Amino acid sequence: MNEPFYVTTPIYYVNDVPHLGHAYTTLLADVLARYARLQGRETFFLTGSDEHGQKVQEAAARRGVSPQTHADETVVRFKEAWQGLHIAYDDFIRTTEPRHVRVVETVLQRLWEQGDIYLGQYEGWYCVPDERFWTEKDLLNGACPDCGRPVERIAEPNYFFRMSAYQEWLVEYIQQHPTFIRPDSRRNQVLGFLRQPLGDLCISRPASRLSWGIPLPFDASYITYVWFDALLNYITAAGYLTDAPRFNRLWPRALHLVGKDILITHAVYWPTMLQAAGLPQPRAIFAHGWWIAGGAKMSKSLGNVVRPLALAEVYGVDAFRYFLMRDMVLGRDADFSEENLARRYQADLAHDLGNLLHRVTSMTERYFEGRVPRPGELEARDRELQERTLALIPQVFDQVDCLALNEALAAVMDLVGGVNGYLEQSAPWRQAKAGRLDRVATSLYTAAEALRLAAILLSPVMPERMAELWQRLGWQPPAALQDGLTWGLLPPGALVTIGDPLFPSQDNHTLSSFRFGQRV
Ligand code: ME8
Repeated sequence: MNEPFYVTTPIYYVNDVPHLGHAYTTLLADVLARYARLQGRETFFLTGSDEHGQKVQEAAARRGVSPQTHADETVVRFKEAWQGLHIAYDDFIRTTEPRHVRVVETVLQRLWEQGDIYLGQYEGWYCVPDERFWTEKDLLNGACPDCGRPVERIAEPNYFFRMSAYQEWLVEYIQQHPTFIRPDSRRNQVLGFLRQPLGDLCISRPASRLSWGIPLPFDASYITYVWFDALLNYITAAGYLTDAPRFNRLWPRALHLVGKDILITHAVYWPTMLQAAGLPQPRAIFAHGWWIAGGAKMSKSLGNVVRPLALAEVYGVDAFRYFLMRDMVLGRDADFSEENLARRYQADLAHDLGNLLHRVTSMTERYFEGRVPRPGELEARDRELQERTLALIPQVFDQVDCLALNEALAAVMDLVGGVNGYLEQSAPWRQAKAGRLDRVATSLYTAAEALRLAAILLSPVMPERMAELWQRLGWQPPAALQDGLTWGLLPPGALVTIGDPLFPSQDNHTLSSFRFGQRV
């Protein structure tokens, strides 16, 4: 369990404005990284930006600035969005950084020298917005099968990576490593794709047409194809060429989170590139589904994007994070609706969790002058709650490990509901009337401990609100949060705070002014 944890997101096209889809993958990585840290594992969370290629070159030209200046200016949008969503990445890689350019050049040179790259004739279709080459049979109604936009016919000499030479190896590797591509539906999709002969991969563009990119080290009149460049970011940041011990430790543990739109590039191009370069494979590639809005995949060109920061402003960053993690069954598509977000907010956060905290702190105020009471002897009902809470800890980590985050969160919220039920049954108010203050103390302490531990399990998703919750309960978390995962750490005598609701009720809240179809 204490193996290092290395998680990556796709590096997003720097030109785009971050929307809910980008935010989702990045939040997922953030949450997984926080769970790994909570287990005391060495954790490395990487995100970044994909900055080369025709789209950036064209956008810069339209603005009359250099592509580098354009990228420098637009990358800020991603960094700001991640900061606003409390995303704590360990590294943000930009493909224009010298550390990355050096890795791309080194790998290209190696493949060239060993004969895995050759000069051939490229003839086919190219989708400029997606920066993807397509064969005739890939096209859908004559357009890009991915985004539906028109493709350009291209015929020119170009360099190719001998990807076909690795097809057999790849099929065998996927068969022997059942968790390499996840979930199973995506694994089957890739195996299906590999039943057709795999062509070689065109990895260059003539510099005369595309100058914004990394020149091939063995022929500067060509620029590296943006996908070949971009995929290598994952090894650059792990320390390939700069820190061998770290690279050897982290790289084989890598988990790539991607959307299903870029499954083939990650599950076919990338493993064959690594194999050719004599490098180990990452641990797993996980392709999640799409957030759909108004019946279609959210994307800027369709104009149905959801602005994550606008929603976070209305509901609070943590509630927004909770909703996204709670409502997508990993691997499937999820329909985004603000009504669902509002409903979850009200039921799970304002009602169950917020009310529980309020009950515990206000009864502590009423019966013990606001100080955490010392518990007495535990009775069967108290012990049951204690045992249930402690059993949940390994269960949640297992569920997170299987990327079943929605189930993990459902289980913690179930416990929160259980603590509410426990208070109903223990009825400290009745015990107080009967003068049994020792029982009141035990019930309140037991409920508070269960809530404190539930909050630790929720803290990777809602770091800020859960820190506030502990403070209200009178608990100061230790420097290493995992040390807080045992029973009985609430110090009797500590002062609780009632304060404003942790999640203010949104009962009268009219849905925020955000609308689908609004362009950002
Ligand atoms: O493809 N639902 O970058 P990109 C869920 N630069 N996730 C979504 C989504 C949606 N509606 N829309 C986007 C690229 N995403 C390349 C990657 S990696 C070496 C190079 C997320 O800016 C999802 O993770 O188009 C998807 O795979 C990614 O954004 C695509 O980001």
